[in-house]
Parts: sequence; C-alpha cells; structure tokens
Amino acid sequence: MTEELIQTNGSLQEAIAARRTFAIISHPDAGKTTLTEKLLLYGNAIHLAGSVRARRNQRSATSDWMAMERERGISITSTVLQFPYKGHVVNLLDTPGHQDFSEDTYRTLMAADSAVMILDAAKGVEAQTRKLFDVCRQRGIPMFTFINKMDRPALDPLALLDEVETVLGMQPVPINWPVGDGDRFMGVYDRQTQQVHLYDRTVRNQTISPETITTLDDPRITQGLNATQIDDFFTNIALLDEMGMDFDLDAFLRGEQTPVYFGSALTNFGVQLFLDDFVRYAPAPGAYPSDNGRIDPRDNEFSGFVFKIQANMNPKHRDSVAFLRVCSGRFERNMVVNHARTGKTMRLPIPYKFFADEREVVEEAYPGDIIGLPGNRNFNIGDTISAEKAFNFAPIPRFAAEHFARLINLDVSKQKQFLKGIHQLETEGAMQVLYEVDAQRRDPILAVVGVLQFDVVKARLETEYGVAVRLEMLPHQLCRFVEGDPEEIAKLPWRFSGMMQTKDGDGRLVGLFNSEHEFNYYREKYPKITYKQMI
Ligand SMILES: Nc1nc2c(ncn2[C@@H]2O[C@H](COP(=O)(O)OP(=O)(O)OP(=O)(O)O)[C@@H](O)[C@H]2O)c(=O)[nH]1
Ligand SMILES: [Mg+2]
Repeated sequence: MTEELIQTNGSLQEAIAARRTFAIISHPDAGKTTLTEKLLLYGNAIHLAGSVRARRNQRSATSDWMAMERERGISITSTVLQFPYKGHVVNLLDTPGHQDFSEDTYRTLMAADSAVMILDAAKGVEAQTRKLFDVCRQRGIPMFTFINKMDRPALDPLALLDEVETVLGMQPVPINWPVGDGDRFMGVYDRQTQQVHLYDRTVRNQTISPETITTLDDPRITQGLNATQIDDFFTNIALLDEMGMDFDLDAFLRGEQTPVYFGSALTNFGVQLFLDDFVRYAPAPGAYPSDNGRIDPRDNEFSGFVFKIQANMNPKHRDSVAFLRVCSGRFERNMVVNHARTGKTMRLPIPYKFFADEREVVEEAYPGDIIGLPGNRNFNIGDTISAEKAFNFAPIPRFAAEHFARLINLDVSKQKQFLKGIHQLETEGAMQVLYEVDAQRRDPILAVVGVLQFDVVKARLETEYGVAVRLEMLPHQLCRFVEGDPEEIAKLPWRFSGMMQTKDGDGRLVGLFNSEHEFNYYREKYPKITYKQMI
C-alpha cells in the first residue's frame, strides 16, 4: 500500500492547502485507467505498473478491480486512490468513459475539485468527452488536458489545440510540445523551462522510463525525425511563442484556459512532467453549496457527503462501503455525526482510506479526502453528514432511465440472496428498481440509463450473490412519475396501449411509456395528470 501520508498535525489550513482531489475523464478508451496507473507509478504508490487488459502472469491495472472490468478491459465503476506526492496528498478518481456508466462518472465529478480531460491524439475531442466537459463546466471546476497516445500516429498538434478551442470553447495553452509522433515520438519540449525531455522505453512499460534532459540545439532531438517533422517542430514552437500562448493560473482557475500536455500513458513519456505541474497548479479543496449556504473547507465543523456506494469490492471484505467526500473541518475516527436525511446521530468507528480495492483504517481526514464508511448504515447517495448542525449539501441528480427489463430469478431457493443483491445494487445506483402494479408477477423491473448496466447487474448478482438470473427486455423507452387524481390516472389506456404502471421503492407511481411520441400524445390528451421527470 502507499507510504505513510504526510503528517499534517498542524493547522487545518495547511492540510487543506496540501490536498489535490481530481477526476480523470474522457471518451472510452482514451487511456484514463492507463494514465491513472502511471501516475501511481510516478507517485511511488506502486512499483510495477499493470496493464488494462492483463495477460496471464501479468499485473492488471490497479483501478480496474472488478472482475468484469478485468475481463472486458473497460472501466465500469469509478475508483478512489490516495497517495502522497511531493508534499501533497493526491486523491485521484478514475472514472468510466462509457456513456452507459455516465451517471457514476457524474457522481464522481461532484467529489472532485479539478479534472483531467484525456484526448486520444488520433481522435481529438470525442462525443463523450464533450458531454463530460459540459458537466465540469456546470460545476465550474478547472480542467487540465492530457493529449495521450502520442506513440501512435497522431493528428497535427495544432489541429488538436484548435479543436479544443472551437469545440469546447476554452483556450488551450500547450505547456509542452511533442517531439515527433508514432514510432518517432521521442519526448516533449517543455515551453516553460525550454528544456527537451527525451525518453527511453522500458520492458512492458512497467517501470519509470529513463529520461534525458537537454536543450533545443541537441542533435539527438532530431535524429529520429524526417525533414518535414523537424521543420514543423521548430516552426510550431516559435509560432506558439509569437501567438502569446502563455499559461495564466487565474484564467485556468476560472475555467477559461486549459493547460495542455502531450504524452503517452502507455510508454510513460511526459507523465512525470504532467504530475509535477498538476500538484503545482490544481486547486486545493473548494467550497460546496448547501441548504445552509456555501460550506467553506476551512470551517472548523466537519461535514461531507456520500457520492458513491459500493459493496463486495474485495473478497476479503464483502461489506457495503459508502464513499464520503470530506468538505469541511477535520474528520476524526469515532466521531459522532448527524445524518441529515434520517435526523439520527451515529458514531463512525472505522473510517477507511482507499487505494482501489485495498483499504486501511485512518484516524483523521481533511477536506478533499475521500473516506470509506463500511457497514450498512442506511446511507444513500447524496446524504450529508456533519458534526454539529444538520444540513444538506446540494442534491446529486439522478439520470432518467431509458431502458427497462424484467429481472427473473432462476433459482427460487435463492430468493433471499436475490432480494439482498438487488437492494444493494439499487442503493449503489447501479440501476433503479420498479414493480409492476396489479401484476400477477412480482419480478422486479430494472430501469437503467444504458444497456451495459443490465450486464453488470446480471454479472454481479451471479458472482457476488450466487444468484442466476435472466433478463426479459421490455419495449418501453421513457418513464415519468405520474401524479394526480387516481380516477383520472385510471383513464389512461394503460393495458390497451402497452404502457405500464409501476411503483418505485418509495411507493410512487411511475409510468413506463413506449416512446416519447406516445408520451407527448397522452400528456396532451390527459392534461389533468402531472408527469415528472425522474431526474
Ligand atoms: N498506444 C497507446 N495505447 C494506449 C495508451 N494509453 C492507453 N492505451 C491503450 O488504450 C486502451 C484503453 O486504455 P484504458 O486506459 O483502459 O482507457 P480508459 O479511458 O480507462 O477506458 P474506459 O475506462 O473503459 O473508458 C488499452 O488497450 C490501453 O493499453 C497510450 O498512450 N498509447
Ligand atoms: Mg478505464
């Protein structure tokens, strides 16, 4: 596990100033998990980097710990990793890129003070990157850009910058510039120090890449490049200076500028330069809005909110863990806190610090830190806990489900496990659970944002709860809370049209509609009924 965290027995202010809490976001496959792994390598938190899709006898990536993630080589759920680096405490959140899991990514972004957006150098700004970028914009958090996979044939770096500017409407400021690309990607030129960092590759890219630091007149820089590449490189770096593309920390913190780093997470080129700048420029933990005003991290009263719940992370610990972002004050083990939603108080005897699926009990935590609270404590995503006054941080919205399926337990003798499993997965926000009203069958109906969530629920019920299930897809595409006079609601042609009346866990009526078109038709025809978005 990680080396001991820097002892911050000093003031709360010092502890806050040392913290950097950020999420890595991008379109699927741009290299978030690979970069995470390499940041851990350079942060000395792991000694050998694993790969996302590991071959037998080879390490796999630390942050993709779930069996299905390792089998498919994709991230399904976000992962929390904490490690010390050069006098700072870094809290890193690796997120899934696939849009079917975007609700998880969204929740995780709520816990971050800044984000690193990764672009694939051959693809530029992709659809999902744009959506996640919008979320970061709404939260107003500053963003770094890492242009990854430079070890493959890449788009022209200037064209990539142009795309960031036009598509995302943010001024990109290249902090470094690539020397070559593809097989001829030698390293990067650091515009601030005017030094060139040339790297050598290592066996399976598992260890830190040896680096040569030199100046622009070193003939080794151009050895591997052809005449056009040499010409482009020198023309471009001169052009960037002429264009006055200089980094302005305040503009970055306001979200107007994004510093851009070129590199390759796979071969480790440019990773350390990025990490060093990251701890230097990324903001320390900021204030959060609540129904009790903005909560400043320097406030002496401890407070935080749950942004993620996850069970069965490690075969040794099959418990459910609520992940809490500390927002203000100092958290201490055994503290008694208010749980605003239930109005109860509780003691927190076992707070954990997480490193993917590994955990360690901590005695204290500070704003920006993420702690795991184990045991079934009736936590829901979005819950606030605080040491003195009870209040609520701004709620975390839910996404509207667009896919529905009946979930059938194939082994009746496992009914208890089945119910336990779906209750847990629903608490985690892996899906929403509905029950058909007046139906003969009591099979739950799962409502999800993306169909891959069905696969995850099925696989997790099988591996974590030992229950075999079958999913029966339903044709519905949209759901709404339906409210109003029951007689009026009964007039809707539920059976005739194939629409479905269901109830959620709180007993609220949820209508499933076959299409947006159908929904709009009935909404106009039965105006006395109120339809509410599930968000
Ligand atoms: N050539 C090259 N391949 C890379 C680089 N970074 C990542 N990859 C590969 O790209 C694939 C996807 O990488 P991941 O790190 O899993 O990407 P991700 O963004 O975490 O993907 P999701 O979490 O599923 O969205 C893997 O096969 C990586 O080995 C890079 O710098 N160069
Ligand atoms: Mg990943």
